[in-house]
Amino acid sequence: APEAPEEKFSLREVLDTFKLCLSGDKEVYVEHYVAGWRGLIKFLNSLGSVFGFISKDAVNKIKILVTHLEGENSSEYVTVQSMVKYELENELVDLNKRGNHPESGCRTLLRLHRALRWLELFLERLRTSGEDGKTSVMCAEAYNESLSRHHPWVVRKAAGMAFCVLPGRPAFFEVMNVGTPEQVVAMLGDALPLISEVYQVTEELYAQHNLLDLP
Ligand code: 1PZ
Repeated sequence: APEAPEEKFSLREVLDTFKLCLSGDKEVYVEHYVAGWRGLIKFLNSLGSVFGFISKDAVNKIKILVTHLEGENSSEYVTVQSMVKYELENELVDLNKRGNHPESGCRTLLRLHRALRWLELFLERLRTSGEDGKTSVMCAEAYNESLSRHHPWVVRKAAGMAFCVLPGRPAFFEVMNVGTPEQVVAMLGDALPLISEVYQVTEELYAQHNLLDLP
């Protein structure tokens, strides 16, 4: 029998996931954060295998967080706030140099948190770009303003090469599968404040606890 046609994937649903991340009192749910990243990675994979080295690292990070989410202390990992409190109180984080806790929730989520800033900057450029905007340039600029400072030279080099093969703006919008360019721009306008808020809340929490430079 023919398989049921698979639901076509839309970036709208992915970005909507970030809506679910914040609780009423501004706590960030790890489960929805991870779900958001899963969707982004699916999208990244649909852009081609050159991005494999990026999605592989992100998938690893997600796996680590899922292990915490489903582990015996899962109740401590419901929100980023509870995770930070639990891991710090129980000395489960390597604070100054790499040590016994290379897979702490705190350091793992920090890597995705930094990438979320890249995403915010990139999507904002995409949203405000003109028809002939170059996605590779938008992507590189966003990267240079955020994530790149946390990456060694080789990674920056590889990332730069990957950006060059990003599809142009029309094809990129097409893959997002949101609708007309106007609809894409409107959707980005709705989604960006949410992503930005999730980023800000996490950033402030990490800053309060001096966790922004975890090794
Ligand atoms: C649409 C184009 C996608 C461009 C994505 C831009 C980000 C480039 C990031 C390149 C990272 C590649 C390899 C891994 C690096 C790791 O060393 C670091 C630090 O982790 P550590 O070594 O300390 O454990 N990992 C990261 O910085 C996490 C990067 C996650 C990137 C996810 C991008 C998802 C893109 C979604 C696209 C819509």
